[in-house]
Amino acid sequence: MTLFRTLALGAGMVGLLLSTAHAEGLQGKIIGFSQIGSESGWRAAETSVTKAEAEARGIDLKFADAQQKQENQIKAIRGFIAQGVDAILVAPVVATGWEEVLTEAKEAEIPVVLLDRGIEGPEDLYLTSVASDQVKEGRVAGEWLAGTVGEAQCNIVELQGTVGSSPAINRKQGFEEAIAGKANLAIIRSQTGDFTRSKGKEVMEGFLKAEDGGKNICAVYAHNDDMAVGAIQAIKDAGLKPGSDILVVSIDAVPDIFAAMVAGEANATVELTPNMAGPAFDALQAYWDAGTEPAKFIITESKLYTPADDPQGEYERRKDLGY
Ligand code: GZL
Repeated sequence: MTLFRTLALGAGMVGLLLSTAHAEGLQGKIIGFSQIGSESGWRAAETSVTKAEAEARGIDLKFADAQQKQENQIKAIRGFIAQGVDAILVAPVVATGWEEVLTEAKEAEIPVVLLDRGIEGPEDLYLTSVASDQVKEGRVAGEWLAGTVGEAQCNIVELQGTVGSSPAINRKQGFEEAIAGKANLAIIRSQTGDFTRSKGKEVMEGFLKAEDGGKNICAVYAHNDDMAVGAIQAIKDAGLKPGSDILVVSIDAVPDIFAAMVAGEANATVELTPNMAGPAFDALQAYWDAGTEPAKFIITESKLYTPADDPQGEYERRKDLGY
């Protein structure tokens, strides 16, 4: 066989292999997913969307629910490393304490992708992070409230997310930036509701009792819709009207906040897509197929919704997504 034909055959084989690899994509890849838990409707939707995205790509997803505990996440990640998985997804419950275990993943040459929350520490510990701009979410919420109340005095109570989590830190920062310099807007009480409905209700009950039965409260800013839904119940139990006596602004855009808007009990939410896994899997495929280094931060959209934005339709569009 002439040299030319040998080279042509070889090139053809390489092309075939590459195209097969590309066609295969992530088929058969084993990917570990350390999920925080199921503290909110949004978290549940993220889990169901991630599983659906993995199935659609033929990925063997190893799912670990940490029940909100960082030590369980660290254990799960070590288990994935021992299994020799191809990649690891992590939704980090808090922002600190990841260097040691992510260094072990790096030394095992297993790419890590962060989902929906960030971490402190060297950025080379993860291939990419898929998350919203959480400071912007807080800013959008604060700007909506400032625009709604105008010059009127508005005492705000804040339900913070999980202590030490990047969304709780960033959403607080963004909201405070938006109301800075506005003398009529003040956060008078702020406490964590840990992103759950039950804790959000409990903390709001305390705020109402401490503030003359709620007469001194103009608005509640909740770092997620689940805590807002809990707060709405507490406001109603106190004999006040959520959405009018006390304005309700939060983040996630889960179906139940749209149901509350339809009932006139909620005023604004900032959308957070539950599909962080799709962009994560796309980045891994480009990395494996073509050695493409993804952007270190893949930022998802944040859109404001109010009762002017067809809340019934938004409820219908989201109600079957696993929230
Ligand atoms: C934010 C995400 C938050 C959601 C909550 O990116 O981590 O965690 O806003 C969830 O609903 O508990």
